[in-house]
Amino acid sequence: MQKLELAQNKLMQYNQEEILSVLNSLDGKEKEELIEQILKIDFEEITKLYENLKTKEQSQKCEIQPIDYIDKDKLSAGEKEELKKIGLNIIKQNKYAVVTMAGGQGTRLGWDGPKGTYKLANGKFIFQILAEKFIQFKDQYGTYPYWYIMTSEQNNVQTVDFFKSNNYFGLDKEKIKFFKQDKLPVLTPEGKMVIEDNKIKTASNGNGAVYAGLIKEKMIDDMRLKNIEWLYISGVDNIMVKFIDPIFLGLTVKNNMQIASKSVAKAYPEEKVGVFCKKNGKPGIVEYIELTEEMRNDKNAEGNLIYGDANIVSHLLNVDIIEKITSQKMQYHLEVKKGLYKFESFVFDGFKAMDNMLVMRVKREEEFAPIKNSEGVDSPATALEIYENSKK
Ligand code: UD2
Repeated sequence: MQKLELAQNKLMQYNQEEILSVLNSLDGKEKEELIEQILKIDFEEITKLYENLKTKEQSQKCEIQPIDYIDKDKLSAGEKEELKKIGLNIIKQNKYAVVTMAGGQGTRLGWDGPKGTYKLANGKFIFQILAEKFIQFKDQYGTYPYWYIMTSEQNNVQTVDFFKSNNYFGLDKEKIKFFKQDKLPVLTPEGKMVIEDNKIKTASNGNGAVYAGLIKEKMIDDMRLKNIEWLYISGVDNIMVKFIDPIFLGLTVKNNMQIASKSVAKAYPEEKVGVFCKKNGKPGIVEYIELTEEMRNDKNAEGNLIYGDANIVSHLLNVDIIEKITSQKMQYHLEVKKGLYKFESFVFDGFKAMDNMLVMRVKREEEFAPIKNSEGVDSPATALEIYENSKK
């Protein structure tokens, strides 16, 4: 059967009439490209995600409990020294890599390029500040980890070109690898796909795509070849991220954990951060958009928030469990953006693949200065202030 007929049948089967009429109105290259795109889209998956919304299957109630954490600040100097040795030993053997998730759209920042290309008032780009952390580690220890950067369909070319034109900020370009995450069509509230520039409009499918992306783009194969055992997966938008952290690695290894994550004490109940917890007995995070009023404000006898450990998107995973995570279905969360339905998976939903995880609470002023909004909280100005203060 002709590709055109296959594409037309798919559109009819999934009631995407508007796309069908556009397809039939096109010719030449534009028609070919739309046919190719239609044949690549998993209509079954996106339709199921939409149908699930109706059955509310996704938000099936789960039992939520607090999860323990280790406060880094309470470790003795001797303990820190011992843990640092364990971690440094692994990092210096190049068995450790950094994965930066940079496929988000950064809409709230109002910057139309990739977020890492945003230049702060001190004249430095976000990617430049991250790159300098590798240089600092190299100056101290003579080596530095591989850097894997996840981009999206929309920002991949711009991101790769940005590193090239900035000469990789002095890093060895062989030690930086880019890989693209997957994407999904956006839908109208009625479940219809949207045409934009004669293509079906798609969007990044959430940072939970990092697992499948690492596998599909052969990054895990690359890591196996390099004997990399540990991945520090973090976001692009936290300029205080400490993604080369021997003490954290040492603590994780010493506690025989395969997943660990860093938290900071939540600043106030309404803070827009996910909070660590156990869901049906498994480690996880409840995202801020899904926190109930009760969970947000629940306090213990001492008056501290019961769910007071905020997620700072700093996750340490043993490579062995990436496949284990992808062997389980990723949960999708609905986000309504500009009146359209966007389906996103969250990186921390993968944690339920393990029975337990280590949460290490760190100091906010040392490791968390997110850049989310153009002004106000979590803005370039607030992040830069924390960053400059840390240098004093
Ligand atoms: C993230 C955390 C949230 C909270 C907050 C703290 C997730 C899902 N949520 O919220 O719990 O603690 O940060 O700052 O992690 N990204 C991609 N691809 C995508 C979507 C996002 O790479 O498709 C990256 C994005 O570039 C950023 C990170 O994931 O580096 C988190 O961004 P976000 O906008 O998804 O999550 P946010 O900031 O609302």
